[in-house]
Amino acid sequence: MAPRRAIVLHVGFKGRSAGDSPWRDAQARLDEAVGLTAAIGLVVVAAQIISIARPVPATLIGSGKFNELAELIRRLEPEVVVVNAQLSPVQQRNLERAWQTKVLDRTALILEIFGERAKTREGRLQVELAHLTYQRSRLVRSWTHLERQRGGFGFLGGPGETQIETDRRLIGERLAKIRRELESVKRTRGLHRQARRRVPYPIVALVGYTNAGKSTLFNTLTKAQVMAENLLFATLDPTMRAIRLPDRRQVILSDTVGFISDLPTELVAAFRATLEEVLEADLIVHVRDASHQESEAQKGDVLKVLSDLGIDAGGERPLIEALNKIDLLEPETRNGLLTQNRMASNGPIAISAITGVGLDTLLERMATVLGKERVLLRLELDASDGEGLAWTYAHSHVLSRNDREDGLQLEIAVDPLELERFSLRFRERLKPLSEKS
Ligand SMILES: Nc1nc2c(ncn2[C@@H]2O[C@H](COP(=O)(O)OP(=O)(O)OP(=O)(O)O)[C@@H](O)[C@H]2O)c(=O)[nH]1
Ligand SMILES: [Mg+2]
Repeated sequence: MAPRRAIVLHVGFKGRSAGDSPWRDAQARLDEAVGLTAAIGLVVVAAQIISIARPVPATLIGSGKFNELAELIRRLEPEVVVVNAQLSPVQQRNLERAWQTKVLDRTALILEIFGERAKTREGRLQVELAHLTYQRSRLVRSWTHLERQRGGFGFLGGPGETQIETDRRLIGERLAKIRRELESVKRTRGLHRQARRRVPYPIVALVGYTNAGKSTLFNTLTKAQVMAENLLFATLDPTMRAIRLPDRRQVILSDTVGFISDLPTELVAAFRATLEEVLEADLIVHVRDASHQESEAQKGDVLKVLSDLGIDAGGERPLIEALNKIDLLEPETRNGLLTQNRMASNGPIAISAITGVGLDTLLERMATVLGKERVLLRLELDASDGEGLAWTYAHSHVLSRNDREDGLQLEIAVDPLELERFSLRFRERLKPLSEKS
């Protein structure tokens, strides 16, 4: 299938941007929209900033600019025009008609991305819920009175209002069904977590603003270590891979969906659900684009989302900050940062996921941070397994012991380096201490 072409428009309001350079701010937003568009496999053939003084109710954009764009669209014939703004259903319909092309506003674009990225069942349901709610609002309000009298035309094609009512009802039923499924998924979520935790390796989650380079870093780190055991994770979930740290410790690296500013409220729940795996991470690596002019603002956005998720990043939950893309910085700045890598034992680590510089320091820091933590586990042994019991005493710190008729229950603290041996030896008998057996 030929790649689909897209034109991306960022609509900004004149004189309303924050900061002393509103144009640069708009440029950053346009760049972001271009990146998001490319992320769903569209080829961006043109990108423009449209400055408007005030929104026009019917089309958002004033007629002069509107006609100019119509000309551009006729010439380039894109399949999709992305308008980086919130469009009312009427505006979207009018633009689609006038330009004879599909129009996605910012909400619809982000929905598309979430749809592709949601991995957990809960995540997928949340995204579908948001999608249908969005679709339903379009369905109802975009149908103007006049069109209804004429019998209507456009997407629905059916006999006027009756068709809309039917579609509304179908969507309503589907929404109710999804809500019920969500309820049941949430009830069983605890069980899923327990199952995933049966692999008792620490989980390291890469989080960060969209386009910061998480997936590139994920690929560089995992490609350097091709191991047979990776296959298991690759088939279960392409964004989770086992890697080894310099101290031979095995961890599971998890790539996650990027954060986006100004998330439309109807998408917030869907977004959080796609970040579910971060809740379980033992270590969070915050990947930042150090070359981005809004790097600090992005950092603020990311930390806010983490705290909204109830994660005490950098406090209770260990956090490493990775300053990525330093290959794009001035040599002087870059060298300064790299010197800090060598000198400081905490603080941010400068890296380039593309050139690979700094990655050794990053991996070492991961090992140090995780090494501080002992893993608490619950172990069940048969009363007759004296050998297992002796081995456990030799290789861990036994916190408590409960001799029962049906066997022994131990609570133990294990050095992360010993985890692999423990899990190979005891498998299902071993559980994280935080969970009920
Ligand atoms: N120059 C340079 N470019 C990089 C580096 N790391 C990533 N990139 C580029 O940045 C862009 C985004 O990288 P991704 O890895 O897709 O970013 P991401 O954080 O996974 O983005 P989302 O999945 O959208 O949240 C790509 O074009 C990468 O090639 C780096 O260290 N240096
Ligand atoms: Mg990515």
